[in-house]
Amino acid sequence: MKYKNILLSFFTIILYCFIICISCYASQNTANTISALSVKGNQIVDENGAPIQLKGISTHGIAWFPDYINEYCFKELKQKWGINVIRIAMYTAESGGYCTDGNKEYLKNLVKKGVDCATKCDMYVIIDWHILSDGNPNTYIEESKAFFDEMSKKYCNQKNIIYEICNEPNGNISWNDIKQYAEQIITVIRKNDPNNIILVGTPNWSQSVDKAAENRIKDFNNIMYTLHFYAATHKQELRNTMKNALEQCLPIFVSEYGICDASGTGQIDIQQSNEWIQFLNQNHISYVMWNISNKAESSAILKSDCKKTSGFTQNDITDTGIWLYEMLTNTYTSHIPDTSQNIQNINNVSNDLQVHMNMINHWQQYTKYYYQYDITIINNGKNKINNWNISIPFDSTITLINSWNGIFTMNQNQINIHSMDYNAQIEKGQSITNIGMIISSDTKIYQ
Ligand code: IDC
Repeated sequence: MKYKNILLSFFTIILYCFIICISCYASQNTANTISALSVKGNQIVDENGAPIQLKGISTHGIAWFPDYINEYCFKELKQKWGINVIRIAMYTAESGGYCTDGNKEYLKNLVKKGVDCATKCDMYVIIDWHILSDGNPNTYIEESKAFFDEMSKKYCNQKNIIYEICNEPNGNISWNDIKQYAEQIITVIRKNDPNNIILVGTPNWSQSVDKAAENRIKDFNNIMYTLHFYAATHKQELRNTMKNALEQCLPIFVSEYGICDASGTGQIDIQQSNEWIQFLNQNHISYVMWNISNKAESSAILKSDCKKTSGFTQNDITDTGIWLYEMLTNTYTSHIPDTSQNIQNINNVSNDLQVHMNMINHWQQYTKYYYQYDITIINNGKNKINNWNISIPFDSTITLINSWNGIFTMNQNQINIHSMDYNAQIEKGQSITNIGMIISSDTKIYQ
């Protein structure tokens, strides 16, 4: 009898373990929204064959602006700006370039960090071999083979990877030269990774998609050709070239564009930019904007005095950034209330406490706007923190609708949050997550 009971308990435990394993597995799978991509006709489709459009942003050269590769930044761009792809641009030849004087291991680790952050955020990620001053991709073909061999071995089991094998061929180089290069690199990648999409640059700084349409790469699946535009320079004529190529069923991916001129700075052209986006949307073409950095140039989405690498507010963003934000979130408006003080204030509560606040949802009901925030508090200090208190000022009049995992009080337009008993203590290096609130406002709030 005793043995029977022991045996019964043993089997019950085994059964519980089994159920727990199954539910962990199921929850892991449902959390992930990444679907394997493939190319059908001139379109990208998901696992169910439904057309899918990727919209995103490119880093600047990672050798120069490595700090934007962080999970908070990517998460914010995804949740607040609505992007689903990030491009990691690794220059091959400029100063600090991978094939010139750059530190290869350091740069590769940055690429890997970028892929990891994007993966954690459930985003697609483009690994960009950013040729530019080295106009002919064959110049560093051996380095490229070794690089893509390593990357495709490492990431062959991930569905969110896209390989871009030559950013912008330019100068005295024909499509045939590019094609020969591409076929060799694609062979290397396909040995390891049979499916993920590969983007191939086209002549004349990735504009001559017509040349690729005349003589496309055969024998491989899931290959796309890139077209790049800068709206203040490239207008209807380039759209016509693209339209013709699409009509010939060439799969095109706009892996880089700007709303300024081709130098990456100067005037921005909103009207042309809107025409481009309308054209791309009509054709379900994916597009990735150049660039997330605070470099003093008009293609950058952050102002040069913005030193943050996440937690951006209205005041941190350039005109290009505002256009991008409004275009992606479909909130074209001439004025977004300025809440620039907010994040700074909450970040400065104590030098040891870092606060990340992300708007993870927003909606409108009648004349009111609703915003849901997710807050994380990190103890960056040397000592344990025994309780915490943060305050978040808003520029407009807001109403607190709901809140959790903190004691929330309102003082005019400021929300104060005090720790609960169960989350008051933060060990050094640790963080408290899942603090949240929903507020409403009569005006739109950027933050
Ligand atoms: C530009 C950067 C600039 C940098 C330069 C390097 O914006 O800060 O000094 O590269 O030479 C491209 C390229 C992209 C360029 C961008 C703007 O792919 O690397 O970035 N551009 O000139 N093609 C068309 C424009």
